[in-house]
Order: sequence, then structure tokens, then C-alpha cells
Amino acid sequence: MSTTAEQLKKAFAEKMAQAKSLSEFNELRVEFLGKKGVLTEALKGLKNLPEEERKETGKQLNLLRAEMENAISEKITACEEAARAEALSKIVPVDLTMPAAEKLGSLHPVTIIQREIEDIFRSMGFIIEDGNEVETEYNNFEAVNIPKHHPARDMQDTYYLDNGQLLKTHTSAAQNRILRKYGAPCKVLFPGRCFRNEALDASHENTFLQMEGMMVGEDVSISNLVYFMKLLLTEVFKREVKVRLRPGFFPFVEPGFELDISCLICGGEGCPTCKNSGWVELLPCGMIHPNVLTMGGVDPEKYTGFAFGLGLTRLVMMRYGIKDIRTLNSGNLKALSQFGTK
Ligand code: FA5
Repeated sequence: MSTTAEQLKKAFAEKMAQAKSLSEFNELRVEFLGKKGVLTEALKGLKNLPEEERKETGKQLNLLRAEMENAISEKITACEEAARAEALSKIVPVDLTMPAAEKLGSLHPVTIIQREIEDIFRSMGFIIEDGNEVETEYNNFEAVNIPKHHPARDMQDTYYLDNGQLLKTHTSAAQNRILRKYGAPCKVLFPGRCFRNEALDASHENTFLQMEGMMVGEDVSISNLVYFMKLLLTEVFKREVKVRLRPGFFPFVEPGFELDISCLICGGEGCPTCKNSGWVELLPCGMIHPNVLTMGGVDPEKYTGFAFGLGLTRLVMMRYGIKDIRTLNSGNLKALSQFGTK
């Protein structure tokens, strides 16, 4: 072997024996094989050697370059594997099939009751539907027999969008779409968030939930309506609750009723929740107006139907004895998490 090749081989072997870390091996690669590395320089100097010596030394230096490259690459790969193994050894293994160790969250009280009522109605053959939160003025008002300039619109002031649509004021806004979708006969329950520009107090929020039910068929009567509403209240309260039915006006039902429940916060004595009346308005209802059926594509000569618009948020207040409706939208976990998970 030529003296140059021999010296380089020896120097490289010594430095390799001392190097330990990834960065040291990378430095060695630069020192010997880099653009200005010692071996590269030796290769460049070949041109100054006599012909017969140049050939042999060139061959030896090229072989040496391959050996160095392999030796450094092997060491670098070993360093990288060791680093990866060390990092992996620090990861705490996670068993995704284990039950959560942390405390689970809880369902919002409105969700708990909403699911309970949906289960009751589903078991009686009702379809559960979803309504939109942003609605057309037509669906929210005209399609439920509240034409423009009708005084009933004043009761449901809401938030209008620039495109003329609005945040729905009641779940009845979905009646037309549902009648058109299912036709007659049909039994549908459709809960939803409603919005009103209201003066807020213990029983009025600007954002609250209603749950609407509709049954349309050939012989549907007020008896069916009363039966379903009684059943709903008995199932939710699991005890006898005092109710009163009084005439109520809604342009989309004829006749229309208001079903009030004796205030369960004060036992009917009078409190801020019931505005000292002893009663809470909970379940307005009635027989669907023929105009609404017609607009929904259902023949009012052949079919009749009932509809109710349960104030779901208020029902939850009565069920759990929550005095102020604002608690339910407060995001106060201390108050809201005590109703249990489900
Ligand atoms: C309506 O919204 C009718 N669409 C209900 C209806 C449906 C009648 C089908 C007949 C047939 P009303 O505006 O009364 O009706 O509201 C219904 C219920 O929603 C009320 O009884 C009350 O429990 C609840 N509610 C109304 N406004 C608010 C509010 N600002 N905050 C909380 N709950 C409210």
C-alpha cells in the first residue's frame, strides 16, 4: 500500500476508535471525505504522481474512501437507532382499551331530559327529527299561518341575518318541512334550540330549547293530544303533577290550548320563577290549523293532526328544581355537573 494511503488509513482508524457520538462521526466524515477532506485532497494530488504510481495509489485511495464511507455510515446508523430506542423507552405505554382514569364529564341536564323524552316517543313510533337553527321567514312565520304584519309576530321578536333569514323563534318553524317530507299519516318529534330577543329573567332566556311533537292521521283528535301530553308529563316527573288546560291563541292551531304546570319550585305559592302566579307555562298545543296542513301539502279534508310545543328548558327547571333559567346556559360546571352522567 502507498505511504499516503497507509497513513490515512491509520489516522482514520485512530479517530474512529475515539469517536462516540453522532456529531463526532459526522465531523469525521467532513474531515476525511468532505470537499476539503484529507482523503479528497489526497485524491486531488494524484495528478502530481508519476504515471505508474498514480494508478496504483488512486485504486488504493478509492478503496479506502469506500471503506471509510461504510464504516462511518454504520456508526451513524447505530447511533440513530440507539437514540430512537432510548426515546421509545421513555414513552409511557397507553392501553386504549382501559377505562378512563380521569373523572368523566357529565351530560347537560337539558340533554338528559331531552334523551328521556325522545326515548318515550320513539317507543310509541314517533320519528325524531332535527330542525334548522337558521330559518327562512317563510318557514318560521308564513308557513305556520303567521303572515307579514300579523300581531303574533310581535310575541316572537328575533335576530335577523343580512340575507333576510332569521334565528328560529320556535320549533314550529320545522312543521312545513316535516309535513312535506313525511306527508300523512305521520308521528314526529323535533327538539331544537330557539332564539328570541327577550327581556331576560328567571324564566326567560334569549336562547332556549323547545320540543315539538306532531301527529297527523285520519282520526286524530283532541283526545289523542291530551293522552300524549299526560303521558309525557307522568313519564318525566314520575309522579302526579297538577296541570291546567286553558284556551290559548296560536295562529297555527285551531283550537289552541295552553297547558300550565303548577310551579314545582314554590309548590304553587308564587315565586320569581313563576312570576308569583303559581303556574308555569310549559306545553302550548292544539289541533293543527287546516291552512298549515294545506301549506304542508296535506289534505285537511281527509286528515287532522295535533301539535304541541313543549318548553324543554322550563321543563328541566321544574324537574330538577332549578330556580333560574340562566343557570342552564351559564357554563357553570359546578352547577351543571350534579345531574349525573348517562
Ligand atoms: C310557541 O313557541 C309555539 N310554537 C308552541 C306551539 C307549538 C303551540 C305547536 C301550539 C302548537 P310559546 O311562544 O308559548 O309557543 O313558547 C312555547 C314554550 O316555550 C313556552 O310555554 C315556554 O315554556 C317556552 N318559552 C318561550 N319563550 C321562552 C323563553 N324566552 N325562555 C325560555 N322558555 C321559553
